[in-house]
Amino acid sequence: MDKIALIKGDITKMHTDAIVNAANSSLLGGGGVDGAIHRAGGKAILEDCIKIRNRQGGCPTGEAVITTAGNLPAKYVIHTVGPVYNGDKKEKELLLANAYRNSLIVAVENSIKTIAFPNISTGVYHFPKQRAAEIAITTVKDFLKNDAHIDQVLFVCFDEENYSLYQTLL
Ligand code: AR6
Repeated sequence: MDKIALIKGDITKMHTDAIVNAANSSLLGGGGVDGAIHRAGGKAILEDCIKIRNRQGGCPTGEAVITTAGNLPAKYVIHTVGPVYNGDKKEKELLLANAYRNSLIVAVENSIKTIAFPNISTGVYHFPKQRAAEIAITTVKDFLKNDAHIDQVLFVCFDEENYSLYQTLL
């Protein structure tokens, strides 16, 4: 099994231990992949998100939290918050890397072996897709170099543009 794999499709269909959600700091859901995950997973996911909100007041940009996956085939959803691409671009790049890295750290803490990522921040948060793909791949590869827990990371691309960028970079 390759440590990194690329798939074109819908992340809600993945049978990995965890799927990652490109959430917002409120953890209360939204559109895009976030909307798709909450719709397909059912209310158990939102209930867990609300518990986390009550405990720590949401999720800051670049951080990650974990909930049940409800009715999804995955066991867990790791909710991370990518940066909105405006203002200081260098800072946004670091925050996007943090989102990937912190999701992997939460995965290891929860004995997750297989994890699927969407293309965080490349939808309504408008991060340039090429740069986002480079950051995602570099951050994941660097993490896996020093980790013996994760068996496989899937990059799940929903749109053709991201899929072809990842094909080239991987
Ligand atoms: N499976 C995999 N990827 C998907 C799916 C899906 N079912 N649906 C969309 N994508 P976005 P962001 C891809 O906008 O930019 C939400 O409202 C899509 O093609 O979902 O991080 C949250 O609540 C794109 O490449 O997330 C936040 O408020 C990628 O997912 C905000 O959007 C990310 O697009 C987060 O914005």
